Amino acid sequence: MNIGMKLNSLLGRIYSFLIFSMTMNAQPKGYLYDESKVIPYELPDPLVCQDGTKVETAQTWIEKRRPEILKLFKEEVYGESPENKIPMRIEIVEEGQDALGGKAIRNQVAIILGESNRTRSINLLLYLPKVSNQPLPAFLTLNFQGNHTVHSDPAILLPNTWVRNRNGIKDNCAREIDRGLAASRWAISDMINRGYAFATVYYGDIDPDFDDGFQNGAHALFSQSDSERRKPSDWGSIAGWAWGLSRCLDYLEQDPRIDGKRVAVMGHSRLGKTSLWAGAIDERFAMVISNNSGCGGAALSRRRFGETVKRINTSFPHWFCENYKKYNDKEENCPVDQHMLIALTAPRPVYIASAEEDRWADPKGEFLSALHAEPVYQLFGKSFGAKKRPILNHPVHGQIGYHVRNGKHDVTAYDWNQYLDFADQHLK
Ligand code: GTR
Repeated sequence: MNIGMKLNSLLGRIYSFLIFSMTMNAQPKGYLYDESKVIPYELPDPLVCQDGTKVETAQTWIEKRRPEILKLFKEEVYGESPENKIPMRIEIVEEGQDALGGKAIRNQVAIILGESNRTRSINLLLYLPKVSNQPLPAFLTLNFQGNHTVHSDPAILLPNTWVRNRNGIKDNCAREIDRGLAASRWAISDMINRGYAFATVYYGDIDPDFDDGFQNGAHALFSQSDSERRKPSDWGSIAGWAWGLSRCLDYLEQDPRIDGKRVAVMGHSRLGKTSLWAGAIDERFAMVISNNSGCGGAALSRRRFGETVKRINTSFPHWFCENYKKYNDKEENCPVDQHMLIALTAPRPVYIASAEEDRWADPKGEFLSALHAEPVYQLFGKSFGAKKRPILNHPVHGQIGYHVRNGKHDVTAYDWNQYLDFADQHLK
């Protein structure tokens, strides 16, 4: 490596560290955090079709309004994912019969997508409780830093792609020292004890989380010739990760130990945005859980509280489709807002979780989205159960679940206790 290249790589590392530390936990300055300053806004009505028809039955919702809203989200927000199937091959890479102190079976499965010189391997880590002969309900999740960070289990394989290390710096290889780093975010033992399988994939296996012009990852499996430019409604990275979750579900459906009809998709933060989108485009997901997903996830964009559309499109130009940038500082022009994303899960159970100190993600806006999605659930005779914002640490578990816990932007044991109770209610 010459000096220029070394300098470039060093600057790249410093830049990614700065972006990471500025955005992971912080409440950046210069944004709105004062509820009294929220400018009144009007939300698009999920129950009024584009031609003015009022949706009064579940059937009209399913046949007319839902497809309309889904199309708008595809064209204007997350982008359209390819619908053509690509070849998929499964390799069981590793199996442990006595994992987690003997109470679980561990599998590491490579889901190999694509063909010839265009392939991608998604490495799924799976723990199954030993207790049952019946197909199990499961939680499917994406993780931020590699499967080896979700538990200290020494048998978990390290990813062989880029990762973010414990300082948030983008690194070309995963490191042993980071094993178990994010274990506090994953209540794996509790899931196993309560009879759920746990499946996780490192999101970088599916698609990189940096602006690479969509040259690597999921998009590259489909890309056309170089001369064909991307369209403004083509899929961004969130849609890429969501597409990968569907491929994981393809695998889980084939695994006789799992009940493919009882798989909950869960994600935190940008991966909470992803789980909501995955649940919207793939109705096979039986339950959707969004943990602190904020802007572009559960939070209403029109409130402009904390992170805004312009800010997210600037910091992360690759997350959404190009069209979404039209709504930078013009949220009111967008034909959808995020309550309609939650409504796309109806009538399936959906859980929205907020953290009190995570003002960047607008906890109140996350709650309001759930509330304004409820009329769609009511078409199916289902309800939320909250009329106003519940107080701290008082979860509401209707067909829509919600809580705001004390503390920061994170996933905690408290969050998982709620998700497990909610899953017991709906998936058992
Ligand atoms: C932040 C971003 C949020 C949230 C978060 C995360 O930087 O502004 O939208 O997604 O990252 O994923 O941790």
